[in-house]
Amino acid sequence: MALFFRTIAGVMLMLAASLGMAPAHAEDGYELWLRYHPLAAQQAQYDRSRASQLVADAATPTRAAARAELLRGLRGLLGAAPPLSDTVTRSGAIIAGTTASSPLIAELHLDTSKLGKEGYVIRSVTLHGHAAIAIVGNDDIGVLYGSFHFLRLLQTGQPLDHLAITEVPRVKLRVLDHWDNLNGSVERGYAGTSIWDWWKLPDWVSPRYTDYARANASIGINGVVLNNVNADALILTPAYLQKAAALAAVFRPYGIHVYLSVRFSAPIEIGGLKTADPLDPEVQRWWRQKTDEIYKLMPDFGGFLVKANSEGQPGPQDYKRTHADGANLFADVLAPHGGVVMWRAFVYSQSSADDRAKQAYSEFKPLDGRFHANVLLQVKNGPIDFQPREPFSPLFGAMPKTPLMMEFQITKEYLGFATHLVYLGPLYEEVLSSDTMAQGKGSTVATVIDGSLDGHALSGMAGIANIGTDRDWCGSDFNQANWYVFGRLAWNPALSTRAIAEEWIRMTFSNDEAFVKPVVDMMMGSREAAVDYMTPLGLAHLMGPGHHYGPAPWDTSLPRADWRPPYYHRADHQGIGFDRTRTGSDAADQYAPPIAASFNDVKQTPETLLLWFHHVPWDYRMRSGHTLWYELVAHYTQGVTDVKRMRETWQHLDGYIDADRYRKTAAFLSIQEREAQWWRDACIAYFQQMSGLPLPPGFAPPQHPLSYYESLSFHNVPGQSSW
Ligand code: GCV
Repeated sequence: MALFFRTIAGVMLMLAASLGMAPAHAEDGYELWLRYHPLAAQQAQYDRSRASQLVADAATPTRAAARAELLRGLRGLLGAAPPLSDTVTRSGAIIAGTTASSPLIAELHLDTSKLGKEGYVIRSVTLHGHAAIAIVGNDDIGVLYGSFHFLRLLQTGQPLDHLAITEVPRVKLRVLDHWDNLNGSVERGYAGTSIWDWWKLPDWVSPRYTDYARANASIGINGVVLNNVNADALILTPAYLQKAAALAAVFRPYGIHVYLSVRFSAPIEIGGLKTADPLDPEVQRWWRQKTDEIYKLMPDFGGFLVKANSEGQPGPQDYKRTHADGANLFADVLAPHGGVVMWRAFVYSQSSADDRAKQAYSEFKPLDGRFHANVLLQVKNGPIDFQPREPFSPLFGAMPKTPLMMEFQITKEYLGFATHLVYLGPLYEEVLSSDTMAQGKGSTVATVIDGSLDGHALSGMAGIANIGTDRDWCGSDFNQANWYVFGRLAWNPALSTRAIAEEWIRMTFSNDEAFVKPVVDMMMGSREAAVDYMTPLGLAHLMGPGHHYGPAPWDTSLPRADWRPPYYHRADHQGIGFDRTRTGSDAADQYAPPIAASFNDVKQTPETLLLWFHHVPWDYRMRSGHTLWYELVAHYTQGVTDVKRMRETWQHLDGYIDADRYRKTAAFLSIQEREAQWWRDACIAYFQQMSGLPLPPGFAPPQHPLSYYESLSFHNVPGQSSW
C-alpha cells in the first residue's frame, strides 16, 4: 500500500513538473500560511485573468501594508504582480480601498454602513465597462483584512466570479497573550525563546516583528499582550515601556494594539509606595500617572491584563479588597484613554478546602454587576486548567452583567508540548458550541463571549500564544494551525473548524486533494486521540508535577493537594472519578438548572465527562454494555491506535510536500506514538494497581511494570513556570 501511494506521489510530482509547477522544495515553515508559492498552471491562468491590474494606494501605513501584501501575494501565486494603476483600464482589475480614499470605490455606492471599523466587502463589480473585484472597508484596517481574505481565496483555489463577501468580526478584542518573561524564557512555551528581544529593543527592531504582525492581521488578531501574566513589575519602567512602544509602532499599521500584563504590587516594587491597596489614593495616583505615561508613548495602547491573587501573585485580597475593587482601580485610570482591563478569573486558593473546579465561580459570580464598564473578565474555557477535555466553565452564562472574555490555550502545555500533532479546533469548537442554557436553549458559550446573549458591546477572546524564536514560529508546522484556528474563530466563533483546517492545509502545504483530505481527517481526529491516550472519560490533571510532561497519576510530590493527580482521579480499590454531584463537591449545581440536572445524574452525564462529575465503581456498566474498567483500557488503547494511524497516514503522503517539513512531521509523529504508548501503559499499570482487576481479554499489558514508569524523571523540561 505504502509503495502504491509513493508511486502515485512520484507520478504526480513528474506531472507537476511537466505542467510548469514549481517542484516541492525544502522549506522551514517560516512563511506560515502566507506562503504564496506558485499556483498550479491552470488555476494561475484563471486567477491572472481576474487579477490583471491593481488599483490600490499606499497613502497611509495600513493601506500601504494592504497594497504591499496584495503585490507580494499575487507575485508569488501568479508568477508576476499585476501592474499598478490609478484607474481601471482593463477587465480583471483589483481595486482596494475605502469610499473616502478612492473615487473609484465611491462610484460603486456600496453599502458599507454595517461594516464597522474592521469589516469589509469583497465584491465582483463592473467599473467603466470592465469586470473588476472591489475590496472595500470603511476604514483602512478593513481594507487590509479584506486583502488577506482575497489572497486566501486564491491560495485555496476558490472561484473569483460573482463574489459577494461581507465580513464583520463578531468578537471585538481578538488577542494573543504571550507568557513571555523579560529574561527571554516563555512560560509553557515549546518553540524556543521569546521573540521579543528585550535586550536589543528599542534600537534594533527585528524584521520578524513585521512578519508576526502580518500573520496576525491575516487572521484578524487585533491585540497582543507582550508579557507573562506572572508579571514582572519592571515591564512598567520607562526603559521597558520604550521597548514596548517600538513594538507597538511596528504593529500599528496592522491594526494590532499592545497590552501589558501588570503586577498588582508594582506601586511598591517600582513606585516606592508602602502599599498597593486599590483604595489608597496614593496607589490610585501612581497608577494614573503610570497609565498616562504609557499612553504618551503608545496612544493606541489597549490596556492591562491582570492575574491577581492566583498561584502566589499579589492582588486586592492582600488588602481585604475584592477582585472588583482591584479591576476597577485599573478601569478608572484606563477609561479616559479608551483602554480596557482584562481581569483573569483563574483563581483557586491555597487555603480553601473547596473543590478547585468550583472556586472561580464562587469567587466571581457574586461580583457580577460590580465591575466598571471597561472591565472584561477573562475566563479559561474550563473550570480547572486547559486540560485535554473539561466541561465549559460554569461562569459562562452566570454573569450576565459582566462581559466575559474567553481564554483558550494555544500552546500545548497539557497536550503534548510542541511535538504531538493535536489540532485544537475541535476542542475550541466543542467549548464554543456548548449550550449554557443560561437563557434557554441556544445560549451557547459563543453567544456569551461575543456579547450577543447579554447585549454587551465589549467582547473578547484571548489565546495563550505558542510562538517563539523557532524558525517555524510554533515548534512544529502543525502547531501553526492552532494559532490560525484561534484567530479565525475569534473573528467568527461559529466557523467550522473542519473548514478552517482545510483552508489552513491548502495555504500551508498543498491544494492537492489527495493530500488535503487525509490530512484534514488526521487533524480532526487528533484531539480525541490525545484525550484517549492521556485523560479519557473525563479524567484530568494526570501529568507530571511542575513541568507537566508525561503521565504521573501516582504523583504526590507537590505541596498542594490540588496540584496532585490523585486529587483529581480519586481512584481506589472500589472505583474512580471525582464526585462533583450533590453527594460530592456539588460543582454540578454551578451550571444552569437543566445542565446541572444532567451533570448530577450519572446516566445523563455524557460519558466523555463521566469521571469529571462522578465517582463510579470499576464494574459500572457503560452504555456499550462493557464495564468502566474495560472502557478505560479500551480508550487508552484506542488513543495509541489512532496515533499509529496518523503516523501511517503521513507515511503515505511522502512526496506531496517539501522534504524538510515532511520529515520533521514524520519524526514528531514517531515521538507522539512512543509517548502515547507511554501514557497508555503508565496509566493502565497504575489504575490496574488501584482496581486490582485483570486486564480485559485482548488488550496488551503495559510494556513495563508500574515501578518503571514511576521511576522516570526529567530534567530541563522546556516551558517550566517561573514562579
Ligand atoms: C502563567 C497554569 C500553568 C501556569 C500558568 C497558569 C495561569 O497553572 O501551569 O504556568 O501561569 O496556569 O494560567 O496563570
